[in-house]
Amino acid sequence: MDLPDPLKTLDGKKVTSAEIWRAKRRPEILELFRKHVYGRAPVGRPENMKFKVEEVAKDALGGVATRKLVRISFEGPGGKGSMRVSVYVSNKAKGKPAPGFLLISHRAFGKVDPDRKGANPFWPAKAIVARGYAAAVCFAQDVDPDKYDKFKNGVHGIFDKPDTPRAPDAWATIAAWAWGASRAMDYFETDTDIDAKRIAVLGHSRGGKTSLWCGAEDQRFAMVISNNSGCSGAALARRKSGETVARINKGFPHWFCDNYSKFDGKEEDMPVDQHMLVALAAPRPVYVASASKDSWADPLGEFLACVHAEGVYKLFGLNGLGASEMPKPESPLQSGHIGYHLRTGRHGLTEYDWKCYMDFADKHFRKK
Ligand code: GTR
Repeated sequence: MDLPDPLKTLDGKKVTSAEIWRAKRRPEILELFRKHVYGRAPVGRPENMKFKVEEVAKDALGGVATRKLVRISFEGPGGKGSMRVSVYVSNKAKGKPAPGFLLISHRAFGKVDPDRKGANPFWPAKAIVARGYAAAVCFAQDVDPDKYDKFKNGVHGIFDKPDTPRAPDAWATIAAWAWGASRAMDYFETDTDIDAKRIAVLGHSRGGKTSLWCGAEDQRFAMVISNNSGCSGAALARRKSGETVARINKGFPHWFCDNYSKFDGKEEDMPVDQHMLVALAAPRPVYVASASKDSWADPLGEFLACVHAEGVYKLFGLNGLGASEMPKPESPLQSGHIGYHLRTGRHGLTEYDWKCYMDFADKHFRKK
């Protein structure tokens, strides 16, 4: 498999230092992903954005945490919208800002609400808080619905120029969700219970594709985690194993920009591959996880993307993954700045996955 080299610029020069990576190659790769895969967001932080803490429960999670329900509202030429973020912080924190996790949830609000709906391995807020982290979740579908609606609803309808044809690299739904997670970061920067400089952005599956893209674009996130993200997430497209570019564009035409479908069945023509998306996290720690029965997401392709991202970390004098062979299940690789594990079982975000992410965060966020 012939992969594009993250360490060679478009004009064919070798990237020999972290400075050249930052100044030239990183922007080039970001631009390639914008143009050909996820599309370009027309707006960053909207000027008129507002945060409103709509609810504070001091006895959340059986009394151990305070939960804030925050509404982030924004307005554009096409109307108004808002996104909810639910944040749990430990009642033991006593005003000390906590590092934390932001889960990009594509599940409905009511399904990710441990106080009202009970505990759930997808969102183990209580375990996260018990480990000393703030546990925040934002709701992707508040930002943009997960269906092909010709980009009429959600933030596309709000921020795209009205009555103007969409460009082939206009943002699609994954870019919109990533944009939403960045707005949650804008909020964290104002919340004194949260240490916004130590936040890991995390998502599962379509959310994992989103967390990688969000972390690539928004370097305020100190760690990037993708759980079972598969095709157009962490898995190398050129392997064409499991879900392919053609399959994903057919099944989910709203996730990517129009240009992406040029690569249906032609993965080898792509100017990028997904190891370069993983590498865009550098020098921040990044973590990719697979599940043994999740062949649709191509676990080996997810692992190999980490292997091939390693050179970029080395430029920074950091250890990357430190392995070239796929580890056995339940044998996480966490010694460097790229983490990886294979979990036994099916596609899903489980307690085991979360335990690994918290172990990895302990290593990087709690360094003396
Ligand atoms: C599947 C899709 C995958 C993955 C998954 C999910 O149907 O083919 O790319 O994102 O959905 O999000 O659970």
